[in-house]
Amino acid sequence: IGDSMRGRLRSEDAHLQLGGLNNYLDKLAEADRIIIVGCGTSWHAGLVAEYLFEELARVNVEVEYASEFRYRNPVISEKDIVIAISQSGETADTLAAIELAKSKGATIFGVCNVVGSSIARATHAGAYTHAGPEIGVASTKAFTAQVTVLTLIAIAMAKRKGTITEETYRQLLIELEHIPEKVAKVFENASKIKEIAFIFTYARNFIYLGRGLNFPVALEGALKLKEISYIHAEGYPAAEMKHGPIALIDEDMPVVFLATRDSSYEKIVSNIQEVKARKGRVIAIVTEGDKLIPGMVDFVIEVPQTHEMLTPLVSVIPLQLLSYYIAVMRGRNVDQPRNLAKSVTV
Ligand code: F1P
Repeated sequence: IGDSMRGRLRSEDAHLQLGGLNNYLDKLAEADRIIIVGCGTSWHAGLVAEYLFEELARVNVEVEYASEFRYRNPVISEKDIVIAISQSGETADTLAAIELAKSKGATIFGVCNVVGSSIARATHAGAYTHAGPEIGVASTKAFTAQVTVLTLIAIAMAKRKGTITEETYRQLLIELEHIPEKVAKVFENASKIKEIAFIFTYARNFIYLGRGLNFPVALEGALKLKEISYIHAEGYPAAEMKHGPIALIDEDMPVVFLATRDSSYEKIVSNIQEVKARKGRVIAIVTEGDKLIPGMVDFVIEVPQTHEMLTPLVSVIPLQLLSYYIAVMRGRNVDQPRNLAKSVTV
């Protein structure tokens, strides 16, 4: 989260800090349905937004891979609002999805990083993430910046709709201000994450599991590992494990659990037990001070406690670091992974 984002969060009036979207907050709050489109990491940020928009603003949300949406014949009309998310603002699939939705009369909002990019220009209005240039191909700070902007949109909508109390509104904004220092605290655990990376440098597969807001984080953790280390990794909702992936668990399978203290905690604990019973090697991302999970798993990485709705902003950081260290130890070029382009323009 860059300085400009920090400045943005300093204001109590989150709804005044959303750039071009400020003029459209009524329209957003009145929407019956919001369709979110994006690719890769941006799609994962969209999935986080689905939880936030539904939970806080009680609006119907659909999240679509732009790369599929553009080739379907989706039912969409002038009543719909589409939010397109893109770091580069140049992703061809996302641009095509926007054009399709526009041709059916929908209103298109953008959450982009690159000012004046093609996607920013194709939308009716939007909010920039201002995360600064992503030097590497794989999105990292772009993800946290996208989630931050989407959180502000959720809070602004919820305030207008009266779906959150004044107290929750204030709590969320105050806690958002503390996120940068909490992210910095995760970096204090970097040497521990590096040790874990060393142990798993030559793993052939990884599974990432999370529930609720930590489910998209599990997907993002798996994507980061794939992109920069070329290790096969899959993210799943932890509750989905019993419907198939559990067959993969044995003593050679590292399983990363997003197990922060939130409303899913008890259920995640029983998912961990299921994996340990099958001898899986568990790395758990836990909230600082957790007394139970460290006694059950092979490795723990602590993250600071935050408001449940803001969890992804903190819990994704150790996963990005784990991927980074594993990739470096495998001798990969983390800034320019093979086969990947910063902007996928075809
Ligand atoms: C989407 C994306 C990135 C990924 C890689 C390829 O880009 O899938 O998430 O890390 O760079 O492109 P964007 O639309 O967010 O720029």
